[in-house]
Amino acid sequence: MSEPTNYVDLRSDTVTKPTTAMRAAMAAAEVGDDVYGEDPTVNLLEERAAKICGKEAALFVPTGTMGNSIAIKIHTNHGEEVICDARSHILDWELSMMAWFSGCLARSIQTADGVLSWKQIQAVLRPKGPHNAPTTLIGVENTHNMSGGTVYPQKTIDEICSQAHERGLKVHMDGARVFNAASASASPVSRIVRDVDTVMFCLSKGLGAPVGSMLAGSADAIERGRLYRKRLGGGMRQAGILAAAGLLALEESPKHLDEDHRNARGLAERLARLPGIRIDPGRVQTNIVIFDITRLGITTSEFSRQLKARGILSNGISSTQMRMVTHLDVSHEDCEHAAEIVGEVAAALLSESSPRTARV
Ligand code: TLP
Repeated sequence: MSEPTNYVDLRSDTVTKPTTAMRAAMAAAEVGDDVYGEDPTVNLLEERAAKICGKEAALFVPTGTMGNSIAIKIHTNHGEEVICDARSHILDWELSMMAWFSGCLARSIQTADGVLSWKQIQAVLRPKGPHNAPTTLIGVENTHNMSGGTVYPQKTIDEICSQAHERGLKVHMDGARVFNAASASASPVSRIVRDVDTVMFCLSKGLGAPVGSMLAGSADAIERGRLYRKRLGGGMRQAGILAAAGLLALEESPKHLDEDHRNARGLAERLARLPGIRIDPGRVQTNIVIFDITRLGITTSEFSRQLKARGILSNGISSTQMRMVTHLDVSHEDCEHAAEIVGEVAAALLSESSPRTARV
C-alpha cells in the first residue's frame, strides 16, 4: 500500500494550524519586551482573558503545563498535598511537575468520569496532626481529557469551591478546554470559573492558536505567577506575535466549538455501530471520543499504525483505548471517513482472527 498523501489528524486538538487571518494578525502585531511589561498585544490579551474569566488578572504562558505548574506553586508549599482525579493531566501528563517544582504529593481519587465530588474529596482530606502532610489545593479538570471530554456540573464546582474555601483550601481549574465546557453547557466561562481561585485555559487547543495558554486569578496570585513564569524560563520577549493569534482565537473560535462537538458525537455514533469497537456515544459531551478495541486483539499502537497507513491519525491512551479529538481543522466528512477506515481495519482484524475470537 502506498503512503497516504493526506491525513485526517484526530490525535489532538493541539494539531490545528493558524488560519490566514491569524497569520496576518501575527505579522501586523505591535510588540515590545514583555519582560518589561511593554508588549501592548500581550497586555491586551491578558486583560481580555482576565475579563472573560471574571478575574482580576491573567498571565500569558507558553503552555498549559506551565500554567498548571505555576498555579500549583502559587497555592502550595513544599510537603503539602494536592487532591486530584487519578487520571488528571496534572498527575499523569506533566512529568510530575507537582512534585518536581512544587514539592507536593498528589492525593488522587478514582472517578468514573473524571468529575470529583465534594464527598470524595472530603473523604481524603488529611486531618491535622503530626503524621499528615496538610491538604492545601484541589485540582479540577474541566473538561476532563482522559474521561472523554466530560463537563463538570456547575453545582459540583460550586460545592467544591465553597466547601474548600470554608476550610482555607484553594481550588485550581485545569480548564485547558473550559471553552468546550462553556459551549456544551451554554454557560459563560466567567460563570463556570467564578469561584475557583485560579483557572488555566489553552489558546492552542480547541481555540486553534498556534501557541499559548492563560492563567487567570487574583491580582496577587498573578503577580506571583509572573515571577514563577520567569523562573521556569517562560519570560518571553516580543511575544505579541503569539498573543495576536491568541486574541483572534478568543474572538473567533468559541463559536465553532459546537460544530466540533457535533462532529465528535457523530463520529462516536458511527464507531458504536462497528463490530469489535466499544463506545457509548451518549457519553460524548464535547470534542473527545474514546473507544475500546480490546475485541480486536491488537495493541493500540499497532491499531494506530494500521490507521495511519490508511490516512487516519489517532493515538492510544492505554493498551486498549484509542482517542480521537475533533477540532477546527477536521470536518464532518473527515469524521465520516475516519469512522469508515476504523470499520475497514476492524473488519479485517476480526476476519483474520480465529473463528472463536471473532465471535467474542
Ligand atoms: N493535553 C495534550 C496531551 O498532553 C495529553 C492532549 O493532546 O490532549 N491540561 C489538559 C487537560 C490537557 O489536555 C493538556 C494537554 C494540558 C493541560 C497541557 O497543555 P500543553 O500541551 O500546552 O502543555
